[in-house]
Amino acid sequence: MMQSRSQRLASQIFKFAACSANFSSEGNLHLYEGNKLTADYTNPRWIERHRHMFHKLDRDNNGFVTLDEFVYKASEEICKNIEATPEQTDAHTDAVTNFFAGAGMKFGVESKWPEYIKGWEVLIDDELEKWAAKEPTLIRIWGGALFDIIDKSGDGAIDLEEWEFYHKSAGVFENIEECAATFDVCDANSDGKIDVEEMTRQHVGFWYTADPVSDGLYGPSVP
Ligand SMILES: [Ca+2]
Ligand SMILES: [Ca+2]
Repeated sequence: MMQSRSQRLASQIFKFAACSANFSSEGNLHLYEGNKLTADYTNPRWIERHRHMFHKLDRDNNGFVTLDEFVYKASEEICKNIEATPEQTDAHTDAVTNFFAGAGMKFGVESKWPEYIKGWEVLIDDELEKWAAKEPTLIRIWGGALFDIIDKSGDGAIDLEEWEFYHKSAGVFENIEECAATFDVCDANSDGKIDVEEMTRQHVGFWYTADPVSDGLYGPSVP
């Protein structure tokens, strides 16, 4: 049966609305947000993962971490090594600062392990609520800033070469097999490239909810 002109128009408008409902203000698809995710803060794997990172981030090994140490690592070490532009570095520094501020950290204030891990719980509760409501999360904003730096070719996808350069710059590991393995974990839909949706989702799974499909995101040295 032939559709009338107004029916065709209505159908086109409906398709457009259905499409744009999935787009954020930046114009990116939000594939994974909107799901209600839960975190278990008694999960030993989740605790060990964060404890490992706490010790790694405690650069001077005095049993405390500070926001200053995190921002130094993110901006001075990683952004310099990966040759981020000053604008990219500023955006990344803001994102990291806001992220850890969400976990209760402040410049010049030392956090011991119990406060540090409690801060993560507060942060995650808030983030998972926003995630379920499709509101902007701090991890997504950080992911976007980092993605922009890693994606040297600017094609909106991270390939294995760009992923390796990032890992070398961040001092995670230089071993190509390990990079390929973590690439596969992050490439959730296995199409050979990482998009910002996948990167954010796998980091939510790794750091927030200890989702088994995110295991191995940081290679064999991080639990
Ligand atoms: Ca790219
Ligand atoms: Ca992919």
